Amino acid sequence: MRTDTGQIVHLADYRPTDFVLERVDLTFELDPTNTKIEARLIFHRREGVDASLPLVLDGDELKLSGLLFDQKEMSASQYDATPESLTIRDLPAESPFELTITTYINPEANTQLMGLYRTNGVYCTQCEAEGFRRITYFPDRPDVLAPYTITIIGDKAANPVMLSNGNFLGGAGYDEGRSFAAWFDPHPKPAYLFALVAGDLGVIEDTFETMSGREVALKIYVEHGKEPRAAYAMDALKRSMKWDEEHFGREYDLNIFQIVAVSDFNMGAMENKGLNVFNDKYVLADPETATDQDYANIERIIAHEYFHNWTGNRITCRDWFQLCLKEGLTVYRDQEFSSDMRSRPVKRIADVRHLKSDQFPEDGGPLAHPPRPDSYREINNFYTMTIYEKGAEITGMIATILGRDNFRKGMDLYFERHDGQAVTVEDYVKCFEDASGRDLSQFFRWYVQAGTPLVSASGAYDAAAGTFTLSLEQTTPATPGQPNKEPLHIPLSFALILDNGSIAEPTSVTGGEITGDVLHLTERSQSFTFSGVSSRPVVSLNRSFSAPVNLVFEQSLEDLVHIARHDSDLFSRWQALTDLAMPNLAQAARDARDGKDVTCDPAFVAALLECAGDASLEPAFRAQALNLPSEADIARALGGNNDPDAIHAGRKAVHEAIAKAGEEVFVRLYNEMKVEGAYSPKAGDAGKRSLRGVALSYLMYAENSPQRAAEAFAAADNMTDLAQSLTLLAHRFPDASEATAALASFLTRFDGNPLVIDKWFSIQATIPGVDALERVKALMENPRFNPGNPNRVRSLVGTFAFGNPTGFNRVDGKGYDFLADQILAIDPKNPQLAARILTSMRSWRSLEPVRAEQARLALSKIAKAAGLSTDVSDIVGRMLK
Ligand code: 0A1
Ligand code: ZN
Repeated sequence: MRTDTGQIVHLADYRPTDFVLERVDLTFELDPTNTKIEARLIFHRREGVDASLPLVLDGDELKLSGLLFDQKEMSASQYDATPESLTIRDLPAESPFELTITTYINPEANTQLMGLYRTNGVYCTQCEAEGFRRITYFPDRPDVLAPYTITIIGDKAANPVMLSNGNFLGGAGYDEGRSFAAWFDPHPKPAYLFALVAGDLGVIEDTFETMSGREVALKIYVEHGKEPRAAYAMDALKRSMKWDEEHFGREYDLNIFQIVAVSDFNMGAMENKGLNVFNDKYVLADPETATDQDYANIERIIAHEYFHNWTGNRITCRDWFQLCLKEGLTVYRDQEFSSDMRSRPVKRIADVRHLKSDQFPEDGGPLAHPPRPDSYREINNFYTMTIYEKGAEITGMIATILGRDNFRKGMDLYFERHDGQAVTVEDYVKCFEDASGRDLSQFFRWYVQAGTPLVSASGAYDAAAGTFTLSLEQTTPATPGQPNKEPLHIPLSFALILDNGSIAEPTSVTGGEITGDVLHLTERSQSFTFSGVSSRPVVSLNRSFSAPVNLVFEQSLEDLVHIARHDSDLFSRWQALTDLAMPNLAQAARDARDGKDVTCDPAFVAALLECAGDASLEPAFRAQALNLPSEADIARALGGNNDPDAIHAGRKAVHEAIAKAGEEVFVRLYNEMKVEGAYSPKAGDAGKRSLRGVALSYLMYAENSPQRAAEAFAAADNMTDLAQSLTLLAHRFPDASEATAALASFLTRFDGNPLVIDKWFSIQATIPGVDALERVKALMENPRFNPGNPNRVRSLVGTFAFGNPTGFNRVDGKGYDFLADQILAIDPKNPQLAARILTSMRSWRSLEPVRAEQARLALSKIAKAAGLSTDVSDIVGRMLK
């Protein structure tokens, strides 16, 4: 494990390498505890580089076993090897030379899951961001691109499957007990995209014919016996390949595309060239074991990794500061794909909810950083919501500002201009400027300024003049290291809705630029005046969430109800309902804290129930509307001094009020939304199931009994209904015999399927209330819990810390204390996992003082521990700053 050195990497220090890598030739002799790697690397000194400069290669916990220069042994005086680097002197001024580096590593002992490791007897690699240096000494940075030839030699019986990037060259029996396989990847790539997988795996196969008529072999490898559960992933892959051709003109570029599902993986999946490695959670699905949400995630992540082939692999990042160049863009692309496969407005609502609940708190807390940071201590800690989700929003805003055609032209230019290169965010944005002729220099600030902008709006109608004035003001709060912010170019999609629901078409506008239905806010404050407006309009602003900002717009109840009823933008209808809900939820939290009765505005309840019962609206949309803002959302809206118990109690009371008023509607929905026939993961049926599930949750408030959920549990014929009813039972009536019986029967039925048992862990880890901690501790003793497996740890410890506000934020601080102990226990084995789970405490300063102090103590305990990894030390240090 890399322990903290306190070293900071700065973007300003970037310079190209002194040596150019021409070719990479790797031979792996696999052994579970002693794998030999022979790396033959051909370099030449970059033109103009001082001939006295040595070549410095990166390593991480490596030991050099052999070093040849042009096939001849090097003398010890010519190099220095440490576990972290290999420095070689006396190299030629101009001519290319070959280095042969031999290292031995122990995959079995690799618990960090970075570099080459073993998972359930399978060899597997993870090299992004800096894992390749754990395999061999190498210039391990994304701007060093080369073609790779890979030879894998291994025990024949144990490794019938031996895979790497690129096209298969050949392979066969090698000697009696061993076999070999050789792969060649002609596309120059950085080391973070290298992959090797070997072991005994099952496979499903298919083919795809590309737009130019080439046939590509598609293979998905899974553990034996799980093949049928990979069928949906295969289907999603083929749809992704087709979609990228149709929407971005991108064709696949090798003869073969392979996916491997493994059970130990730190993240969701990895886009290694031609050989994507997946957390099996995002590959395996069947109706009995996967929920609608699991299916949607599989579709999205399969697409995401596939889309990286062009946005990330063919065009990669110059350095890790540019991470959002590939991640933000690829998330934008997978969101577009899912919108096309499913319902666009519902997908947008879900994405915005995710952004607000996970990225906004990051941007508003101690871990805030710009989408393109200018320094880091540990790059692993920058695979964040800001890089991914805010990064995607930024590309979305470029599309909004440029319009569809110019956006596509800019993307085409990007692919044409930068194919095969490692580039910067500046290079990317320049393509859009060049393709559209639009100046994006002010817009660029989105990449370098952290924090969620606040936009305040107010409107004034002048009946006599027939004008409407919309006044806007923007500020971006200070964030760590950035006290002052410049105004941003904020594209706000808008509509002026008239009494009859139609959209006003003003004759002219002054005060700023408007293109189509997009208003360009570029100053700190700006007033737009519209002429030819015949009656007072209701403003629908930031439609479809065209910009990731916090909008403060004091709109009357009537205006919000008008938007909720009439806006042609479904996203805005949902937003209006949320804006109606939030003051009720916030007031309810205050009332609960003060021991007062909670009341709920009848106009809000009526608007919500009207939406719920509106059969012209798709069920998935209605389910989103009925799913009230989460406890974390309410905490954010309250802004500080938060008491999670009061927020929980207030939200529960609001639910009860809605449930009582709408019991009839919910009974009707519960009956009408029942899906008949065989299970299909398609969006239509999934939407019905989700609306039925929300109706059930309200009915449980109205009826105050576990009965209906117990019946739903007994009747469920798919995992979505099963997990939904089990969650409701366990969360609402944890002590009822119906809940205990259902939890027990679920366990018996799915014992032996760890991914389903993860659901069983998560459901129990999120049961609200003070008992949760003891429950989680007891579950950690369960033999099905494996502290070495990231999915298990996330489903129990992670879900508790991230998803159980009342249980985790116990006023006695025991939840934080428990987390501190867990972090310290996980860190030595898997620092990445520890650091990520620790970010669950990022909003600790917005808690009320007693809890905040307890949280601070727990964080200090972590900070003071000896031998922390760079990962954890970096996060805890920033959180306490
Ligand atoms: N590039 C992957 C995410 C990823 C990042 C780091 C990893 O290991 C530390 C693994 C995967 C993606 O965006 O899907
Ligand atoms: Zn990605």
